Amino acid sequence: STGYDFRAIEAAWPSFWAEQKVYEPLDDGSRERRYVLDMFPYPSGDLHMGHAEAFAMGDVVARYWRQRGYDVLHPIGWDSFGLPAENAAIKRDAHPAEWTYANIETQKASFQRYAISADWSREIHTSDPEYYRWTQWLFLQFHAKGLAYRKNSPVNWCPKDQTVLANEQVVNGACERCGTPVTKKALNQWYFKITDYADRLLDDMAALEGHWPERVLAMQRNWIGRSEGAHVRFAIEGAGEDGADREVTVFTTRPDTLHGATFFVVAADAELAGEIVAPEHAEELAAYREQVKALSDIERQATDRQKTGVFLGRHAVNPLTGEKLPVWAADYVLADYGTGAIMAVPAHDQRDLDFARTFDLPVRAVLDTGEEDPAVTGIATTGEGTLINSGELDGLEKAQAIERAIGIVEAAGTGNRQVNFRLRDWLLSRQRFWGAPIPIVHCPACGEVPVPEEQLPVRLPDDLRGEQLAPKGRSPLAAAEDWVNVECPACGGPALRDTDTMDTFVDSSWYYLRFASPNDENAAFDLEQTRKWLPVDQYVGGVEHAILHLLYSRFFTKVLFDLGLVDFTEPFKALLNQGQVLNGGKAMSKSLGNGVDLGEQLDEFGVDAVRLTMVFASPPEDDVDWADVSPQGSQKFLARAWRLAQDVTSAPGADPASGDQGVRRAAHRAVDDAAQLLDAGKFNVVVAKTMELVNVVRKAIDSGCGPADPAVREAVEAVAVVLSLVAPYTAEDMWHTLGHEGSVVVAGWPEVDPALLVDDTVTAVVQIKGKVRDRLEVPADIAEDALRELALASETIRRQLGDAEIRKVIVRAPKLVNIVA
Ligand code: ANZ
Ligand code: ZN
Repeated sequence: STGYDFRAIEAAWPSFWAEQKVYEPLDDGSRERRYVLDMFPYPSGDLHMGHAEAFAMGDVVARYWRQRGYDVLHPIGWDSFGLPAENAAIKRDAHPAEWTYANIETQKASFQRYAISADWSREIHTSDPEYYRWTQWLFLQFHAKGLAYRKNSPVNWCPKDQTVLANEQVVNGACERCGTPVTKKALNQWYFKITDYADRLLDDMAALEGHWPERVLAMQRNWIGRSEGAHVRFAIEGAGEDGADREVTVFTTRPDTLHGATFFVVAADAELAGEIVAPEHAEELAAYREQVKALSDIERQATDRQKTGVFLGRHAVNPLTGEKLPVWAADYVLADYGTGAIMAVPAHDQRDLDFARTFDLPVRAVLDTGEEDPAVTGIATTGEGTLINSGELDGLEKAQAIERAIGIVEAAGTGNRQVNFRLRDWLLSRQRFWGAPIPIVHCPACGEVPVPEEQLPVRLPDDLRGEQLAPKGRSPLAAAEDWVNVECPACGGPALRDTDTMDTFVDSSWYYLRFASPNDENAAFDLEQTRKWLPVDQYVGGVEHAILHLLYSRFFTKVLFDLGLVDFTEPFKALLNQGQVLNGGKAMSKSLGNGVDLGEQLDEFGVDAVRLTMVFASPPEDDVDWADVSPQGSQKFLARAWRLAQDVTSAPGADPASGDQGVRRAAHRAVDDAAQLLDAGKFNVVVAKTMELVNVVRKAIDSGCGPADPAVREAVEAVAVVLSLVAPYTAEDMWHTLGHEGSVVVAGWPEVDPALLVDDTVTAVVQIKGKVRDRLEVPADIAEDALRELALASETIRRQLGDAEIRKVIVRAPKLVNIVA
């Protein structure tokens, strides 16, 4: 036989797979359905090592479930709107679609070469009008429910990309995409009311526990940030109209510390600060606000920064004690959290203590925690303890005191119990071109008018290109006059289209639903089809989406559930975060010069060897360091496995039961282990087990039972099926070499004989009336019933017994059976 030639093998099978449509679900109800989904790619260039890793993992699951007999949906599509396309178009004087769809061609070819077992007949592109029509339609459903609304407020602004950003897109104070420090800008923007779903987003996580990585759940919980506490109202003396008092509410998680409040702080950038400042302090506040503007929220809250602030010339009256507290404006209090105002309790809050020490404000402990005096140490005491200096709260434990204090302010009408969330509404409008236009018309007479459903999609103009798309602080669409000026759908008068486009995270918040009925022209998705396929059984993607995409998708699903459009509330039952591919212990990057080109690896070692290396290197969720792995080694192993099939000489269908028991046992054990390891997500160990099996079979062929033994065939077939999850080309080639006509993709998982899994066997003696007539190899832990049955089923025994009547069978498992006939 000739040697293992991966290039020839890679050329041989793709057309066969396409003809057999092995990756398309049957969708006939004959099998239980499973849905495996990889987070769909952004077509930024060609496939890279990161894709290779992620998609190899998702493909193991899809291929495994197919072998197990499930009807598997494993679709793929493109997250094809977005900034990189627009920036490329500006640079090249092109339309973003040109760059996008050219990239898709390239990447698709690479995905197909990489043999991802995806159903390409369901391919979707979020930038196709057939898709974004439904993104717009969904926006309108949200709008009709009051879940999409516009408001003017300070928003995150990326000065480089010249567009607003959602809070989720600001990472450590910088633009998630380009790293430019984010500033604030007051703008009228569109929001989704995700805050209405904060409680459900939290509560429904219970069902994901154990199926999603714990750190992703923790990140979401933290992002949603539920805090229990109280609203307490303080009167700011003379800050109201005509010198009256003005009531200002604070949010506190520690109403028990009300007696310890020694000053009052409002966020410097909150409108409130400007409204309550005494006239003689207004100038100072204005100057301070200029200073604050330049800072990110992260900087503002950094604990190691010197505290800054200005006195506003006012006093707030503590509703519990009547005490007058000086009112300050500071940057460590954020305008858009809670009420933007706090009561400061320096003894028990470190930020307040730092501020008090900077400005020489009093510190009064109200909880005896046994720790040292914070006024002396500069360290706030935050532990458990007993209330002191707190009037009627004295002597209570912290938790009791919190309850009592809430009771007191509620009874006095100066406060109430309050749950607060860190989560903000999702800012979804973008001042960029390459996205789904917001389907709203602004009419001077009618106001905000939804574009009627039958007029969807609101298509992007196709004549804007190059420089015309350059960021100008307003949407490039505003310059397309023909496009902007429309008749009002309500009154027919002159009106203007909304010129913003939607955040591309809107597109990806529902794409997994579209795959169930990708070509539906009458609906975003077909309820019946989503019933059949969804929720997604296994979702695979990077941890960088722990909050953004995953939180938004969960929110969308809940809204769609409330709208009666789907009948489940969580989109992804299980989530796998694959690790990263590193090189030399570091993430691959241009600046480090440690990038590895996937195409070159595939050319040199072959697709299967690269895939096998990805899977073998580590558990799926761990990083792979390409400097530590050996695609050569993988290739050698694949050649070894492939040669086994070449060597087998028994015919297909030969009965393995008559073959070598040692080989059989090794094969059945390996298949059984593989199944358990796959179910547990330990794909790398499956490869290791397959390597062991290959060694056993090699030995058997060369110096054991030989290539004609049917147990050898059985074992090599098992190798092919297990390998088909990781190395589809090699496995398919082996399968056909072994004489099969169909595809190994749907060969079916080898059936495991439990009797062959037991390593410890003993020889049981079968006697008839005390005389030894047969010996059986049986598992050491065989049950009496099973041993009795085996003995009575033995050919030898049946022959000896003839038609003699069996009077009694005495069984002493595992060693003896005595038949009295
Ligand atoms: C008095 C107090 C005493 C507080 C004490 C804490 C400890 P979480 O848990 O994050 O919800 N706070 C409220 N609004 C704020 C804002 N806009 N910017 C900065 N800080 C703000 O935190 C709630 C606590 O953070 C609140 O409870 C408030 O300080 C502060 F011993 O009130 B606390
Ligand atoms: Zn109108």
